[in-house]
Amino acid sequence: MRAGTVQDTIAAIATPPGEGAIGIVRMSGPGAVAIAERVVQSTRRLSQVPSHSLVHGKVVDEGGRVLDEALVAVMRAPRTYTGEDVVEIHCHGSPVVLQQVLARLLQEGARPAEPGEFTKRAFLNGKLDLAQAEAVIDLVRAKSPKGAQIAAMQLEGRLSARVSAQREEILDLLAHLQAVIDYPEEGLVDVDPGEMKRRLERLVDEIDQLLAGADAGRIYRDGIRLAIVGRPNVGKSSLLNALLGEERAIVTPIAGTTRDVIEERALLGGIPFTLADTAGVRATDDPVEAIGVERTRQAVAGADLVLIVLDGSEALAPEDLEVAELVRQAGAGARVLVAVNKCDLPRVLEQAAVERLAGPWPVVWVSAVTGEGLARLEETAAAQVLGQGGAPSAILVTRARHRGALAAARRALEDAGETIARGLPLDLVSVDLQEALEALGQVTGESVSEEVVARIFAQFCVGK
Ligand SMILES: Nc1nc2c(ncn2[C@@H]2O[C@H](COP(=O)(O)OP(=O)(O)OP(=O)(O)O)[C@@H](O)[C@H]2O)c(=O)[nH]1
Ligand SMILES: [Mg+2]
Repeated sequence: MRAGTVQDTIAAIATPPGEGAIGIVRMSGPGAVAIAERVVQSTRRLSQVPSHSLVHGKVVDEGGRVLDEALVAVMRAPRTYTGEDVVEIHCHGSPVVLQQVLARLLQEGARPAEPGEFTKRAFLNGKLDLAQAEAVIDLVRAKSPKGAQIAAMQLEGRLSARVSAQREEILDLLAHLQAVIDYPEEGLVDVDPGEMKRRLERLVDEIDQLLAGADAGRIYRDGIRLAIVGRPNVGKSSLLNALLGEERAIVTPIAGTTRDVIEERALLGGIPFTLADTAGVRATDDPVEAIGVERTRQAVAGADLVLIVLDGSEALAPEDLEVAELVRQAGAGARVLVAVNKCDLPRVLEQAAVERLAGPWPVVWVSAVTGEGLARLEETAAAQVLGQGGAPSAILVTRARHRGALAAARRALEDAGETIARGLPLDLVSVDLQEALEALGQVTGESVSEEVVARIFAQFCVGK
């Protein structure tokens, strides 16, 4: 989906709200330079300076009163982010001034940009494909260095290049088939079913490689919700604090200290986690504590990973088994690991009892007080969510949209292989290949509806 020319000029404040050293108002469209010239007084006329110039000037209101001193970047089409004329006015970072400058641009004929409209124009003008535009959002929103790195690679076009190469290969196959279908009598070109099948299998293998990294990609992008659960006083809040490296949750020797779910973000093993410390699980008459326990149940149900905490300095209690049962029931899909805490104290809890409770779940012995075993706990949690072998280093697919399109392409390629194997007419193979081509085109944006494009850019912030 690539539309024709855009006529109007859009403007928005591009820097985050609040005070800062610098604030930028950005404008894009055919009128950008002319509008800026009416708003900025400078010794060099903006319409006369070469592209990619930085001009010092004063932003003035309609009465000639100075609003701010600014540096104005003038960038002419097509070598700009949007592919259109772009002007950026770098003001002092005052929210009031930025609003006034923006209002001036609107007064002179620009219109307020919609969320993501600059990047949408970049896409429509062919400066970026859809996967790259999505990478811009992911980069802005990245929650971990690894997430930012994956987005940067996608922005660079690594995923797009791979998918485009696959589309080329399919187009080549289609052209070959078409020649055979169109000129059957000439016998000049022929289809070697074995060769064709091999090429299709290679494509399916490549897509499988991309799909294999999709779980890890999603985790680095979206992060993981970890619920910390256990009976009262085993040290859940202490573990949360130890993992965060700060005294976030209240810790006391009194059972039932935590009444509500406390959530904090942390990077563990390079993965963005949202850690939820929960109220200890036990039968209780206290209505406040009972509500807390119910919230714990919900936290488990909403978690990607559940950490059951046991107290190594005490024998296994019936409540420990209840907690395990609650996790089995509520978090059916979630992955689980067990931490035996307080290993700095003399050990009372028996290994065998722990193993019976844990079954297939990995067990790590830790101490929230001394920090022993915490590194292993982080590693184990990361391994639980990333699966064996840790994070693959190749191109990572991060979005459900991409994963769905790749899976559809894979199915169509397999269908094509089967059609060949069964000796069916070549037209049918051609239909399957068209479908695969179409599916791959959804990743880069060659074959997506206007609706999908609108939905993607609506996730952006204004000014991006
Ligand atoms: N020796 C030792 N004491 C610990 C350790 N972890 C926690 N404690 C102590 O155990 C007590 C309970 O700790 P909390 O972190 O409040 O336990 P909790 O599981 O959050 O308890 P509730 O919020 O009541 O469910 C406190 O006195 C902590 O100091 C540990 O690793 N070693
Ligand atoms: Mg607590």
